[in-house]
Amino acid sequence: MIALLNLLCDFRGREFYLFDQLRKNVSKLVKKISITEISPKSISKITRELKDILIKSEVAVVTADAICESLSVILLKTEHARLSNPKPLVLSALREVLLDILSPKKEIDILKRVEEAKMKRTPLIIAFFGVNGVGKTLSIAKLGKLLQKNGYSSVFAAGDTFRAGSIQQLQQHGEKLGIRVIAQTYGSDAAAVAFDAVNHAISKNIDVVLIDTAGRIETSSNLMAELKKICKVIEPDLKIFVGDALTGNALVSQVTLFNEKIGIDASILNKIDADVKGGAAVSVTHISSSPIIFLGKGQNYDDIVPFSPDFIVNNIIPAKQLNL
Ligand SMILES: Nc1nc2c(ncn2[C@@H]2O[C@H](COP(=O)(O)OP(=O)(O)O)[C@@H](O)[C@H]2O)c(=O)[nH]1
Ligand SMILES: [Mg+2]
Repeated sequence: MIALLNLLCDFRGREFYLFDQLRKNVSKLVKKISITEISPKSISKITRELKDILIKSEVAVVTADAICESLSVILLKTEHARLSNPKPLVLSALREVLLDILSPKKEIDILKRVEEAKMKRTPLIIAFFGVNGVGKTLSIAKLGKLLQKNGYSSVFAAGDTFRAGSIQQLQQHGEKLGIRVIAQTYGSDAAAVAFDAVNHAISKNIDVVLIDTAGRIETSSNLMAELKKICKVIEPDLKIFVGDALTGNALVSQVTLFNEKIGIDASILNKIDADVKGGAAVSVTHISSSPIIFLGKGQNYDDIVPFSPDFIVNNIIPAKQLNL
């Protein structure tokens, strides 16, 4: 099952991978490593080149440093005297390091949280935050469908009362999925819309409230005040940061800022289907202290996969590459 998740297929059924640039450059680097380079003296040459590759693929500098540092620790510990081919060794060491960097320190299981809230006869309240265009609204629709498939009901709150068309956009998703959308007019108080949605869920025994919010620019103090107010009025059980993998390094400052201003429990990283670099996917878990819970990999409702470190690592270093 995991193997199936890890490989994607194009329309002709051929397998292909995400993060083209990062994967190809890592593979090139490893292919040219010779036995003489696996010595304390020359390991630093490998990690220097690796750092360059990682940074070019928009892995954050602190994350690239952490990866290179751990890699050199592992390589220095290994006994190489009788090694004729160092390449599989370097690749499996790098896989180990990446898996460790990508493994969240705490995990969040949304379906488990929904079930726990249901037992307490209270809806689970989830609010989504992030700048415009990162896929907040579509993520809400995808999660609504995922919850449906697992037998849970949800209601959407049209809390982006700022951007033209945003309320209709959520309403269209709601209609297609058969999910109720609680909305007011543009310019109305987003916290009041969220409040209505929570009351609706309580009175109709709905399992989950999914709250959309406005994006604008993350530096807007008005926006942050609006988002803080939603949090104060509604006290969401989960505050989810939504990011766009194509944003690259800027994503790191976005997640840091949202975390500082409103406190983030978890992230969703979208558009990994279009990301040849892969840096954001590698950095976000390392940089923010909270886990990535889902990856968005397309524009259809089913294009959402639970985050797993293996999924990312297998796209950077495919298992079959270990037989170099
Ligand atoms: N390729 C791709 N496009 C996505 C993904 N998630 C969202 N989008 C597209 O990104 C655009 C903005 O999405 P939207 O949900 O409106 O973003 P919002 O402004 O944060 O609410 C839309 O055209 C979506 O279809 C994804 O995972 N992959
Ligand atoms: Mg939106």
